[in-house]
Amino acid sequence: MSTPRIAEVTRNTAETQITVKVNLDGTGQARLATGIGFFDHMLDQIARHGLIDLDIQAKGDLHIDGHHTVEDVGITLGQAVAKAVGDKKGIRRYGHAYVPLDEALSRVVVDFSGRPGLVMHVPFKSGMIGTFDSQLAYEFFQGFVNHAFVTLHIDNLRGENAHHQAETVFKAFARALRAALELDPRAAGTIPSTKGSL
Ligand SMILES: [Mn+2]
Repeated sequence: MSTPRIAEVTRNTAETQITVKVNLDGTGQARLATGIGFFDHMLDQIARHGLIDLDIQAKGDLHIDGHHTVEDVGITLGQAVAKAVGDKKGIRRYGHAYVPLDEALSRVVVDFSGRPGLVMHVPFKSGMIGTFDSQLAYEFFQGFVNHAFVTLHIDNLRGENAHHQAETVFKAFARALRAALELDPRAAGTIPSTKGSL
């Protein structure tokens, strides 16, 4: 590959200060500090199973709750992925994955369409997972989708344990991203759209 697919984005607001570094062609190395343990555990899944090197340092207003931090990490990660993927030449564009974990099973489908869109059906069986409010998973993915300009369909098909439900969602997201971002040697240098741009 000629151009390294890396990016760094810093986003500072009155609520959060976040720096995200990504390498889309990494080995799954992660350096994560969001102040929310379970959220770090989920971001680690994106790195490991997406083979994306991820450095996320976030300081947010956790004295209120995790909302701004989780949403803004989604936004900043989306911006970093969009920057790293560039003009999308040669990528496969679509990716999907099913991931199980014991009783839980999730499916994630992604399209680097250039249009933000999220459909998410995850009936979490518990509100809190550690100090992570499971409602914030939606906020994370909405932030990501809006700034990575992707279409994302997330379905938790079954699951009884909220930790398992979330983990299958994030692992399937990682695998779907990896598939979509992979360079297709048969389509090297071409943009995967009849429109000629994405
Ligand atoms: Mn786990």
